[in-house]
Amino acid sequence: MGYETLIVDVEDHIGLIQLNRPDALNALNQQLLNELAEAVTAMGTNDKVRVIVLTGNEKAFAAGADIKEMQEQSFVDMFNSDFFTDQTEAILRCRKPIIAAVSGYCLGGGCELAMMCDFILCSDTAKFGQPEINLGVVAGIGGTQRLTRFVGKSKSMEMHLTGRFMDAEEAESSGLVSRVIPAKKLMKEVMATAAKVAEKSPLTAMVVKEAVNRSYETTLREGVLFERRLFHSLFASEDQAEGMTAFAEKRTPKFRGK
Ligand code: DAK
Repeated sequence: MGYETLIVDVEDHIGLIQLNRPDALNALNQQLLNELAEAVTAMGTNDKVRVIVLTGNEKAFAAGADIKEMQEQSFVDMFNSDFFTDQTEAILRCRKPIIAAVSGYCLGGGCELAMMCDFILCSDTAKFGQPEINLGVVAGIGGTQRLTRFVGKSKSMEMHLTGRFMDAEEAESSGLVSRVIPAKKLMKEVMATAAKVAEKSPLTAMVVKEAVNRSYETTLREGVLFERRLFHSLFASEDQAEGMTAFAEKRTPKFRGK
């Protein structure tokens, strides 16, 4: 499938998706989100892909939803089309790990998209923000909910109410991103991190994703029980046998996702 707003590549079990509307700072329009949903869905069922990397360019991961496209929409338009719901749900349905590699602006819907990924690695030039209030609207694909879970109520509230941007250092210290990397080395380090994930059991990686995400949806007691049952169930897999045998034999395991 050819894409107009994405550059897509699959190599060494890593699916790389680059948002590609550089003239609009990768603003998320319908076409881009449709293509992104399609690319993520395709990688989700492609056996060659074990982990997905989602990135933008040096200036912007994405500067938000496309304001020019939204400008003329009415409530009825938004409601009838259930704006962006299908696309974002397709991304959230992906069971494989998705790493967001962020440089430059990561604002509004762009920040929300990064937060939908499983973890965020960013460059020292990254700027995060939820500036929707400057446009007379509020975040619409999870910003008020996910940012609050990442950084806590006070900082999230301040970000949403003032629209101010957060730099990479603050994003790391407040738990929004897992690591900050010098801009020139970002993609090399992200691909090395993705390679580490790709060499693990793809079955177990999906289980990890499901277990960690469950912590947002349930009580501690139920979450721990869910984790324990997943742990038990992995003893039905070939990858568990391979991982433990390889350890005992002092060799590198070869996981097949079985
Ligand atoms: N939309 C459309 N075009 C954008 C854009 C955006 N979000 N951000 C930048 N651009 C375009 C600019 O218009 C400009 O285009 P030309 O004038 O060259 O044609 C080009 O990208 C370069 O931008 P600038 O000239 O402004 O570049 P600067 O370096 O001077 O400034 C900036 C960079 C990021 C500070 C500035 O561009 C900016 O403030 N951009 C807007 C940021 C923003 O407000 N983002 C939030 C958008 S609202 C929902 C789902 C999602 C959402 C809501 C609801 N539902 C499901 C209900 C999400 C809403 C949003 O994200």
